[in-house]
Amino acid sequence: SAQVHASRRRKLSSCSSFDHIEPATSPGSAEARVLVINTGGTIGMTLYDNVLAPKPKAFVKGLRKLPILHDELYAQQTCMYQYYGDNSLVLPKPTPQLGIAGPVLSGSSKDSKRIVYTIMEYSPLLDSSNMTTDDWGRIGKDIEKNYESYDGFVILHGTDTMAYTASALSFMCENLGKPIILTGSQVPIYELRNDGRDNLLGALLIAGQFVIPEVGLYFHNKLYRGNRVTKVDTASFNAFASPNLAPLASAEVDITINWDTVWRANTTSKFRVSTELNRNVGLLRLFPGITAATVRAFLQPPMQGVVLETYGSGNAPDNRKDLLEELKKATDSGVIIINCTQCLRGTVSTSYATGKVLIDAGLIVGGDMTPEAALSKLSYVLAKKELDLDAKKKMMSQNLRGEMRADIVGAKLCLSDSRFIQVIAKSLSISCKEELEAIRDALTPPLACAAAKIGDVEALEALREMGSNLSLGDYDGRTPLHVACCEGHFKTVQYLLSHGATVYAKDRYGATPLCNAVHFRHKEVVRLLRKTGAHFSRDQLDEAGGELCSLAVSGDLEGLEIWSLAGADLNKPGYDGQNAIQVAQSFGQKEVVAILVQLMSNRTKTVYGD
Ligand code: ASN
Repeated sequence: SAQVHASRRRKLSSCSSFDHIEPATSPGSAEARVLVINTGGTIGMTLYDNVLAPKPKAFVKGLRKLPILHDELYAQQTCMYQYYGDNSLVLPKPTPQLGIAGPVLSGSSKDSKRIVYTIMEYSPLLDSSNMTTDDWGRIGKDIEKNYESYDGFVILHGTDTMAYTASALSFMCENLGKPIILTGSQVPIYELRNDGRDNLLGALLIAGQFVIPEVGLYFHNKLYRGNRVTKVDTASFNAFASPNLAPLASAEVDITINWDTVWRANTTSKFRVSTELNRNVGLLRLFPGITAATVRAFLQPPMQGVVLETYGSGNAPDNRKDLLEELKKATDSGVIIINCTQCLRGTVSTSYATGKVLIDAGLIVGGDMTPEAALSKLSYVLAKKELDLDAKKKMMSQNLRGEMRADIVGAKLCLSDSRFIQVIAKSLSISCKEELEAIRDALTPPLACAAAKIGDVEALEALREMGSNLSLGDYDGRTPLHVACCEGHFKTVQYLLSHGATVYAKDRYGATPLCNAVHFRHKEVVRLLRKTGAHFSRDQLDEAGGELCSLAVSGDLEGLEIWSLAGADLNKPGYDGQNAIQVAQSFGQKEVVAILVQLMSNRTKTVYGD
């Protein structure tokens, strides 16, 4: 694999003989990798006896024949199959003039990368009506297993229950730092007129080019937050709606990302997938005349969590003592009941007497959550064995992944409160909100990078309060986190990570904050980044062999230690096939040999936990 890799690198960087291949500094910066998990759904179905059903093992072959979804020439010339496997495909290169709108943000780039994607096909392929919580778990586990090898994930899924899977995955994926995008289609991709090609292409482009650390759902030119959608149309290409939240992105002439809406895990914890889900949950829709016996039967053990779909802004009959008593009995015995509205849009409030009776019966206000989101959240929260009932109830009323509108605690400092921006706006004779915001967005990256350079957390906080996004990169895609990592400002790094900065940001040279911290040898920062889930890419890991050997030759113990801390494989051979230990031995660097042996045994201990 090292040889294939080296020859692939040469092909990618010395493109003089293939004039259609873009000059690349390294495969790492010229390509993005996306894992596509094909679970089934109409997108890959064909007609059998006049009904649609999934067609196994046909998808990759089908895509290879579609020039908008695969560039065979590029694949051949760059030895792509040898390196990434037979199920890999690569998108053609887009025309550079048709760039991507909006400010350059971490991980996004106008230098349109090639998107190499690998298809993992499930067996059996499922119509999404057959999906269960076990299938959600399988998807989650596969993402977790492959998390470090890809820049983003696309899940192909039937539309019927896609909103449930998207909601469930949004909760199961804890501390998510990379995009996971569900998509599918209303008409199979093999048909002449179909929506599958556009949906797959849009999902791949977004997953490969933008660090949107959310579980999203891409359909009909829009990326939605996964736990905000619901299927609203059986036959339109515009099958989904997100009634209470504007789309995260729209793909029109340009792909425009609504960065202010993007939800971020403000954490220094690593990504993990929680596959424990409680199945004793249910949805109950109120209707005029519903009997107490129906409600009682529904709330019987083993039921532990129910989403009650109520009228309007969360109302139920306040003259039906029998019904209310059944609800109260259930909540008293520990069943968690969430009040969600039957309306497509809007939120549950407590403005009517008919709503207050439900609070008295022990129901939890579900705000503007969709029933799909509320149900999967219940299933996720109820499975948390370490929490008691009160903690679970509290968690249900908190906003965990952007699934409900957060309470606005203390209004944010308004843009117009900022003296600095005001002065600039005045001198440019600007007054409207959009223009002010454009100036703020243009000024934020250099200001935030300057604050990060000197470790000024207060200045960063002031910028954030102005509504600035601290993940924005400068003209070279360098984010404040890159800069703080170069300088080794531990507290600043911690602050940025807790306020939405992503460890997966790449500058235009492909460098991540981890690369910077390693280069400038800030051990504690490297430790913190690793704890948060930062990792070298596969290409960087392959290249580390050479670096380790030269550190070994020069007896650079500190350098070796920091590379090991950053996750480099100390056994990786350099360009002549020898690894760092062998090189150190032949150069008589005894101390280096000793430290390498020690580092490797430490690593084994942490991996196997002895
Ligand atoms: N029945 C299909 C499914 O959900 C519908 C679709 O994908 N359009 O798998």
